[in-house]
Amino acid sequence: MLSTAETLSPETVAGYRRDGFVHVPRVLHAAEIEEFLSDALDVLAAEEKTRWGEDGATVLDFVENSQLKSEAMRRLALHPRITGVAERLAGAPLRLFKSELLRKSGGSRPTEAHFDEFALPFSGAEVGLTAWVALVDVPMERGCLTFVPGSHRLPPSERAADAWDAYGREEVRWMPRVAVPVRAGDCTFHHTRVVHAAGGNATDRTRISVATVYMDAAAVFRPTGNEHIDGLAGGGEPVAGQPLQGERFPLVGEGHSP
Ligand code: AKG
Repeated sequence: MLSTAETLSPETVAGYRRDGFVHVPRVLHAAEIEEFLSDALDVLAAEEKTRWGEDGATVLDFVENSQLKSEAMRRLALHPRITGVAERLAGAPLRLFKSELLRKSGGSRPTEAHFDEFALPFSGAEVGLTAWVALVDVPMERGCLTFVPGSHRLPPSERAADAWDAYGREEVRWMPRVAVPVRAGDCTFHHTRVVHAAGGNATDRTRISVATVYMDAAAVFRPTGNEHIDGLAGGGEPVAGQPLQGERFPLVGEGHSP
């Protein structure tokens, strides 16, 4: 049976609110996985990629705003099963902010522990979350995500460095970590403040996944001062406090039927 907003138990929703992440198996069926994986490979071949990594050691590379790069990637970002689950977990109406099509090739390094909020130029109700959709099987050794349950409920850190060295924060350092292997077609959902990381890819198969960020439907532009991050809020010159809406940031709530 496929997972939908309707099949999520109240315990699963409560677990997400407590832990800041949840694994939802079987969100996509086999034909969808095949279609989205095939399109993802085409988009990766055709589009400019951003490399994450230093000193020649790649963590992953990704196509930014992949929801704008193909019809299928937009359909995946607005997929009714995924967005239905996202809204049920958030407990609030959401808008699409952006997708990233992620490629972690064999031999890639681990993804450093971080949380997402600081790299997202919006503010609103604290319900923002990412759906991370696996398009291939991702066991531990292929670099599945690891989460720090409850870290989204810690008070904001005083140290800016904690965003990117999240295990370096003393309170986080001693908290349990949970690694979540996933099958193709599964999703994990994580809160914008939860600390997460991923292993390296020690296999010879490339890890392909799509991470889509959803925000509070009433979210407004919150400049971060980083030109690249602020540019994610769309063309023109958005003004602080301006609502993020319209075609670029659609409400996801229409048509949640499976
Ligand atoms: C995210 O989706 O927020 C991530 O940090 C993804 C990291 C990864 O896929 O290794």
